[in-house]
Amino acid sequence: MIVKRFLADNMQDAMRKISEEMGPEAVILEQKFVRRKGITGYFKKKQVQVVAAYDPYRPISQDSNKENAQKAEATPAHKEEGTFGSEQAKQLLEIKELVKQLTEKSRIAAEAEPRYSLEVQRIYKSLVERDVSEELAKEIADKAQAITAQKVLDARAVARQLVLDRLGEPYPLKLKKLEQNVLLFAGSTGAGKTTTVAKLAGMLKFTANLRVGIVNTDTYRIGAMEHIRIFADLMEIPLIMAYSEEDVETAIKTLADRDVVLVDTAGKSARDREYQKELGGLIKLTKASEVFLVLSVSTSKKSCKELIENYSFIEDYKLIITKLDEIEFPGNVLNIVEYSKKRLAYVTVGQNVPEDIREADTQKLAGSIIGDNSPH
Ligand SMILES: Nc1nc2c(ncn2[C@@H]2O[C@H](COP(=O)(O)OP(=O)(O)O)[C@@H](O)[C@H]2O)c(=O)[nH]1
Ligand SMILES: [Mg+2]
Repeated sequence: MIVKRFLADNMQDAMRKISEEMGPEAVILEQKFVRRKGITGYFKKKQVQVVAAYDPYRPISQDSNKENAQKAEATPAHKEEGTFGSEQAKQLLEIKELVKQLTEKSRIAAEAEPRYSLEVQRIYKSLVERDVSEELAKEIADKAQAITAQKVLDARAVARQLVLDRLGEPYPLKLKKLEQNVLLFAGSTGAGKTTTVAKLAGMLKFTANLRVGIVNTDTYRIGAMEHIRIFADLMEIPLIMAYSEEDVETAIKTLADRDVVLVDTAGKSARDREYQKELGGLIKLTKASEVFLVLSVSTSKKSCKELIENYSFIEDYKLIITKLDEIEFPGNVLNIVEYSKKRLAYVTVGQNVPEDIREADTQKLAGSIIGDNSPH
């Protein structure tokens, strides 16, 4: 907002000067009649002093152009000097209201399009290019801008820290000793549940030296059953097919000697109420100590949002993001964490069982979202 005082012989002249200097969008904040300076001023006519303002960032609209021109014309050229008529007082009030509106408008405009430094502009653009939602990228850029405006800091380092904060603390699996730990895997068809169950079962058996078992409740497709059977046989891990609720209960009991039991499920549409009931029932029945939502990183932002909403009936779950090897930059991981407000447990990075699974490394993820290191 630029504010300036104008002196003229009459209001018409003042309006002309203001219009020439500030353009048609200028508004009048105050007007009064003043004597000229010096002794001779007493013998001369009073001058009009007008305080006007304009917002250099406000786009010029056709309508307000016309409106202002009309207002300028309507301004009486010869007013009684020294006094403020009720018409003028009214005008002043109107003008003050206009200025208030203008200030509010420019505040909203500034919020919608913050004037980022070059470095923050680059960060914003790069986040969006790396698949972070525009909304989230803007929030991060806004914060990075605010912080770097206050303190001399490297904007990229600030943005990296902001991404890291948003990714949250990773959740490495915490197993209870002397207890059977049941882990249940949910997610849509093709997300990578079965492959992930096999990978994690292998990791727990071969790396953590735990006694592991698998229960498969996805008995709808023969192909899916053969899929998990091959992995279980190869890794010599006991596998039980459960065709009914009773089967599930029996399977969990049969695997009582195992430290960890991984339960694979079928992925139907989570919008389906029947499926929600089934899955909710399965979580209770198995007394699952952990539920994992398995989600492919290449799922579109919109589908991720919908999917997460549809799984919100599960009170608490952790995230496993699959197929990181299929994308260039993992910006979508940040969206998924943000939409779900859940913690990241594992990421998978290929089709090899059991090796292509990793504990979620948020430092590394933040680095590749900001662009400091490669995603794999
Ligand atoms: N590239 C890649 N493919 C994967 C990964 N995880 C699973 N897949 C593949 O995704 C497809 C579906 O996996 P599957 O485990 O059957 O999914 P489910 O329907 O959720 O059980 C299979 O072809 C898997 O090999 C991964 O991390 N990277
Ligand atoms: Mg499956």
